[in-house]
This record gives sequence, structure tokens and C-alpha cells, in this order.
Amino acid sequence: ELRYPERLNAAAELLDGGAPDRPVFRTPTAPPWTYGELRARVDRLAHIITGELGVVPGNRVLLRGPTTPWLAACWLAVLKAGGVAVTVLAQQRSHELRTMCEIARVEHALCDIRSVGDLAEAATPGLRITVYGGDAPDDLLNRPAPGTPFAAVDTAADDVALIAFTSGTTGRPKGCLHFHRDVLAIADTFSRHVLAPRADDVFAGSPPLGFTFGLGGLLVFPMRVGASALLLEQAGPRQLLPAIAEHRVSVLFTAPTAYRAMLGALDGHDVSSLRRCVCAGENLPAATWRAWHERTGLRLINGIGATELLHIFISAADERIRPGTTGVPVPGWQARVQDEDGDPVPDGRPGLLAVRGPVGCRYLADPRQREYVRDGWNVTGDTYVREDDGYFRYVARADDMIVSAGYNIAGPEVEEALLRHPDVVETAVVGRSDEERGQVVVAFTVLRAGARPDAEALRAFVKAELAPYKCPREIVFLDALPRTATGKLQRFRLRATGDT
Ligand code: 3SK
Repeated sequence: ELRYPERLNAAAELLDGGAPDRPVFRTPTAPPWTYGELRARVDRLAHIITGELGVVPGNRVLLRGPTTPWLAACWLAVLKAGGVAVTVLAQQRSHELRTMCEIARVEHALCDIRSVGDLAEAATPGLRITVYGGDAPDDLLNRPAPGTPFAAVDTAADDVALIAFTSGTTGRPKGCLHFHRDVLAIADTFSRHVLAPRADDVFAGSPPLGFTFGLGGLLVFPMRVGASALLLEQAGPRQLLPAIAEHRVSVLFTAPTAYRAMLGALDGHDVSSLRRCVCAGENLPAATWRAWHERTGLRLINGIGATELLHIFISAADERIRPGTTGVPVPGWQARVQDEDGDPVPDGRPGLLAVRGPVGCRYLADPRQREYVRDGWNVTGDTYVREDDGYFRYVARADDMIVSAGYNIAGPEVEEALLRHPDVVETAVVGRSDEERGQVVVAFTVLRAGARPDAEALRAFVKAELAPYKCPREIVFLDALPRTATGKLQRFRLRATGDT
């Protein structure tokens, strides 16, 4: 069981993680920041925000900008000053930002000058926006400040440190409250027991700091062990591959789609520095796991996480990995599969995934809390099977099950079959309403460049792999699949295509 002191400031703890002369943040263009430099910059920022800007403990401070060392420093300064960091994504547009400012009753915003346009448009009454990264004298980074250390505000371990928004793949955003102890708990569970990082590791990845997947992988996990992170403003597969070689990245965080894209572009890139490759955000098909293993010799670390629970709670590493499954509960977490009434279902049968552990879901003023937390279990909205050896296997998002002519069909199973075809790069399988069968299976598919779209050939391929009732009635070819700002597939948009 994790035990933290009653008084705890997560930023102060993380800033103490590394020796002053050790690197903490790297970028492609500038010399690395050391832990000593980061501490001095965070203290300067904390003096400015509590002094000139008037932030007091408990104030909610929105942070917005590309993934840079200054965004990370602002996040640490807000927490060190006892404020609550409200993290959003640089891609979110003004109407989304306005909703989030209203829900979180945000008082202040610290914003990269390059991302201020939408935020200024969204500004709710009384919101004070301060920009950083420009040349103006009122830029946050150019303001006068004492060069003295800033004493961390004496927060309680259970004080709120962070509000992270999730809208899932549809719907009104929900703000998830997380405590100072939660921030450390994700490092002391998933990172410590599954990743087992070292001080000489270099972390990198595609999820931005505004998404808790990235906040963990690029800030909390490396700083907890005195390691460093490469922060990339653009972190698609094209940028990641050369950066891995140049900065000798050893721990990589990204999603299955990016691993597939990197596989297609691996030639000529040196990825020999990698020792840990975390794959989460979406279901990892066994075919992708095997292809990455064949090409690199590395075993992808699959995981399921949620913004509600801050980070990953089921996973496995090294020889404990079983391709085609997500893994087992991370030490400190419990997981089970249950029915709609909350009763556990036997091993081998699909049901709703329910987990509990050191971090819990606390939606900010949202009645959907009652759906997510039932009898002390967090019900994530995923359908899973627990195998009789205790491994958890993903079936589908609970609302992604297709019911066609009385058959239950899991979209991801059909997707896995399609992905085994050499021409298929990406695919999403959804149910479309149908008068006769209730729903029919439709596959939206992206082919590799130069491949010829041939729906009948693909249907025949699936029929050879799966029971015929699972075969897509229709295959629609697209250039790209619709995704959220955090890279999750928006199935509801595909379902709506053609539904009348
Ligand atoms: O997949 C997610 O939504 C997620 C959220 C937070 C942390 C990690 C992950 C994978």
C-alpha cells in the first residue's frame, strides 16, 4: 500500500528528484535544462504568479501551449504555489476552451503566445490571461522577480493539484480532480513496477503534456527518478524516429497507430537506444505487437489508462507480457469484470471492466460520476474478459459492441482481422442501423499508399479469418480516420456516416 505524509506538495517532491547538474528537459534546438536550472526557473515563476499575478492557493490556473520546458515549468510552479493546474490541449478550439473554463471556474491562464488566439476568444469574464514565450516586456518570462528560492506551499496530500479534462470520444467534457498524492501515485505504481526507470533514461513520446498520458510519461515518471525527457512540439512518427536516434531515447510512449506508422518508416533509423516502449491510448492488436517485435526485437508494453484514473492501471512488462492481452493489474491496483448489476462475471466471459486503486475518479460537479464510480469500483466503460490465468483481454468499448441479427460482434476483433491484411494500415469497425438486422457491420479502412481498394477481396479475407456473421457488410475507404485531439478514434462520427 502506498503511504504519503499528510502534508505533501507533488511539485516540490518531483523537483527534488534529480541532482542539480543532471539534465531534466531536452529539446531538439537548445541545450538541455538541468534540474538546478529548472528549480531556479520554477521558483522565479512561482514568485511572479503569487506576487504580481495574485494567484492564491486553491486558484485554478489554466495552462495551454505546445509541449515545451516552459509549459512543464509553469505546471510545476502552479502546483508549488498551491494552485490547481487545469491542463488543456493546444489543439482545442475556443468553444471547447470556454466550456472547460466555465466548468473549472478558471481564474488565471498561463498561455504560450502561439496558442493564445483561441483562448482569448474563449475568455470567460474575469479570466486573467498571461502569455509566455514572446518578446514583450509583460511576457511572463520577462517580468522582474526575486532570485531567491520559493518555499513550496504546505499543501495537504489530499489537496487538489490538477484538473484534467476528458470528453471521451464524444460528449460534454468532464473535469477530473486529482490530488497531490495522485501525481506521485502514478509514478510509484505503473512507472516504478512496470517500467522500472533509471536515472540515465531518456523519455520521449507523442502524447502532449496537456493529456495525462503525456504528463506522466514526459514529466512525472522521469522526474520521480531523476531522469530526463525529450520534449517535442511536433511528435508524430516522422519526428519521433530521428529524435530517438539523436537523443538516445530509451523509454518511448505512444499509441498503436504511431507504432504502426513507425514500422512503415523504420528503414535507416537507429532505434537501438530504446529499452521500454509503452503502447496505450487504444487497443493494441496482437499483429502490431508481433510486427514491432520482429522488426526491433522489443516487446511493446501494452496498457490501459484513463484520465479519470490519471494513468495506466493494467499492464505488463518483459517476460510477463502476453501479446493479445493488456496484462494484469499494476501493483497497487485491483481489477475485475462485472455485469451491469455490479456482480462479478466468471473468467472467460465478457463484462464491464471495474478497477480500484490509489487514484479514483472524481468528476467536478458532473452527474456522470454515479455511472463511473459504482460501489467503490471505477467502471471504465470498456468490455473486457479476464482469462483464467488472470490476464485481462480487451474486447471493445462497452458502447462499441455491435448487435447484428442477434449476434454480439466486437468491432476490435474485426479490426484485428482486417489489420492482418498487408494493404490495411488503419481501420475502424462500427455498427450501422439496419431495419432488418438491427445493425450491420461497416469497416472504415485506410489502405497503404499505392494499394488498390478492393472491398470484395477484403471481405473474402475477413471471411477466411472469422465467422462469416462478423464480416463487414460494407467497406468504406478513407484517407484518414477521424480522431480526437488526444488521438482517440471518434467512432460516433463514423457511425453517423450514412445513418439516416
Ligand atoms: O488511454 C488513455 O485515455 C490514457 C489516459 C491517461 C493516461 C494514460 C492513458 C493511456
